[in-house]
Amino acid sequence: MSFELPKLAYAHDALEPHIDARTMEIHHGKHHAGYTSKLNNAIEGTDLEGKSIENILINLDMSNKAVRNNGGGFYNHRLFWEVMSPDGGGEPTGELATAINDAYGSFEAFKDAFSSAAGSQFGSGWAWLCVHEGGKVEVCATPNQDNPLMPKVGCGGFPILGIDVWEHAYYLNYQNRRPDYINAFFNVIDWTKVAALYAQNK
Ligand code: MN3
Repeated sequence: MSFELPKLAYAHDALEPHIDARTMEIHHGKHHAGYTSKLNNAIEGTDLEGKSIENILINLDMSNKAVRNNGGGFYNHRLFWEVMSPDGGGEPTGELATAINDAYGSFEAFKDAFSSAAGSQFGSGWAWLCVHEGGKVEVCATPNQDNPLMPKVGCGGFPILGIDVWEHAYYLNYQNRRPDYINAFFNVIDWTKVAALYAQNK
């Protein structure tokens, strides 16, 4: 059994004007598809074949660059598509809102921390909102296709929200204006989905 490129739950143009259709088409159909097929090639015939992606990443040998880069790429993009929606935006409610307020004081302060982590990640990478056992949330960032499930990336817990800050995620529409892209991302965050991931993994 091999990993399959997940289908998007919305059309390529559904997140416009915040994320443009052409970027979505290339990002999902080329970049994510590429990570998926390279991951399959990397694990074929090894003892990783047949394991869940979470299991592979949590127990990853970080010197295995093919699985680190492509397994990370497969997992990270799958989460990224899931936490966005054309009906997104606004603010979380319920226990996730409480956890964010407990950690950052307010939604605005959390937004500043998340945007700062995403904006200051040098070069390619991701910013995350993670939940630790017990329900505490934390913002962090990782380079390249690393993610918080991997060992010793300096960023722990289970990722419940992630933003891709590789240039391929925004350059067609925003060129070098990464902060504008990060700000626009907040208009498409599906807080219902993020809250569900929080509830499942706290
Ligand atoms: Mn990407």
